[in-house]
Amino acid sequence: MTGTDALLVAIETMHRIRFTEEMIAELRNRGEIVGSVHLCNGQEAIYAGAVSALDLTRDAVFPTYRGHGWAISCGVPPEAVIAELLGRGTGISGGRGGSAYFTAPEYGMYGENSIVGAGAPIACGAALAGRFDGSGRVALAAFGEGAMNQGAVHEAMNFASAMRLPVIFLVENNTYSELTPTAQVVRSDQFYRRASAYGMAGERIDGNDPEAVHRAVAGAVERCRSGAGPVLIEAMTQRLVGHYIGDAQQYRPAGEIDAALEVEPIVRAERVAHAAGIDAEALAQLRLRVSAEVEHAAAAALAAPLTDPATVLEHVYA
Ligand SMILES: Cc1ncc(C[n+]2csc(CCOP(=O)(O)OP(=O)(O)O)c2C)c(N)n1
Repeated sequence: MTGTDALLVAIETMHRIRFTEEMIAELRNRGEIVGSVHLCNGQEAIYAGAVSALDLTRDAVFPTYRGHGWAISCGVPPEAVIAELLGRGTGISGGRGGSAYFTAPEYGMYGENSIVGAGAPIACGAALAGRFDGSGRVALAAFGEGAMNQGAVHEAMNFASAMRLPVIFLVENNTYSELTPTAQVVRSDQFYRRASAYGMAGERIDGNDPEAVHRAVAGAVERCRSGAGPVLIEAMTQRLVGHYIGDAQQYRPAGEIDAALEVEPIVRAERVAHAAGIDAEALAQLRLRVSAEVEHAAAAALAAPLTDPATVLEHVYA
C-alpha cells in the first residue's frame, strides 16, 4: 500500500491509539484503573509507521512501559488493552500484566518492560534465535532517548553490531527522560550519531511523520534481512501528556505543548491527507468511527469479570 491509502491507514491506527489512551486516562482518573500508567499521546506516528514496515508473522517488537500504542499498531484490539489495565480476565495477558508489563507474542508484540533499556538485549536474543530457526526474523527494540545512557543498551548495540544481528534500535526521542530534559544530561543530544561508533547505520527522522518512519524502518528491515547488521533510528517527537498520569509537567516551558500541538502526528497527517485531496468530511467520519469503536471497547472491557484470584499462581515460574 502506498500514497493516500497508506496515509489513511496510518491515520486510522493513530486515532485508535489516541482514543484508547484518552479512554485509559479517563478510567485511571475515575479510579477504575489502578497503578502507574504511561501514555504515548503524540508519539503515535512512530508505532503506525514502523509496524507497517514489519512482517509480524515473523518479526518481533520489544516496546517499553509506554507500550499501548505499539500493541495497538501490532493489531491488539483496544478492548484487550483496556481490559488488561482494568485487571479483567479478558485482558491481553489475562489482566496480570497491567499497563507496563503486558505481552502479546501472538501479535508480534513481545512484551513491555518497565526497566529502562531492558528490551534492547532481549531483542538481540530474538534476532539471534531467528538466525538459528531460519525465520529471518528482524527484532525491533523501541525505547526513549534517556535509555541511550543505559549500560544494557550499549551492550546490546555492541553485541548486535559485532554479530551483525538483524536488530532495529528505534529511539523515540521525545526530549524528556521522565521529568528531566535529556539535553541537560548529555554532551550531545544527537543520539543517531552514536551509531557510527558501533559500526552501525544511523539516521534521525521526523517521528511525527508516519511515512518518514515507514521509509526508515522499511530500509532498516531490508538492510537487516540482507545480513548487513543492525540499524539505529532516532525518531524526533513530543509527548503531549505527562510522563505518567498526574504529572503536573511544571518542568515544561510555557507554550511548548501548544507548539507541539501544531505539528503532532494526527493533525499533521490530516493536513497532508487534506492537501492530497481527501475531504474534511471523510476525515471526520474516520475519526468518529474509531472513536465509537473505542467507546464500545471500553464498555465491553468494563463489563467483563475481574481476573479470578484463584488463578493467581498460573504462569508463575520460580
Ligand atoms: C533501569 C531503570 N532506571 C530508572 C528507571 C526510572 N525511570 C522510569 S522512566 C525513566 C525515564 C526514561 O526516559 P526515556 O528513556 O527517554 O523514555 P520516555 O519515558 O521518555 O519514553 C526513568 C529514569 C527505570 N524504570 N529503570
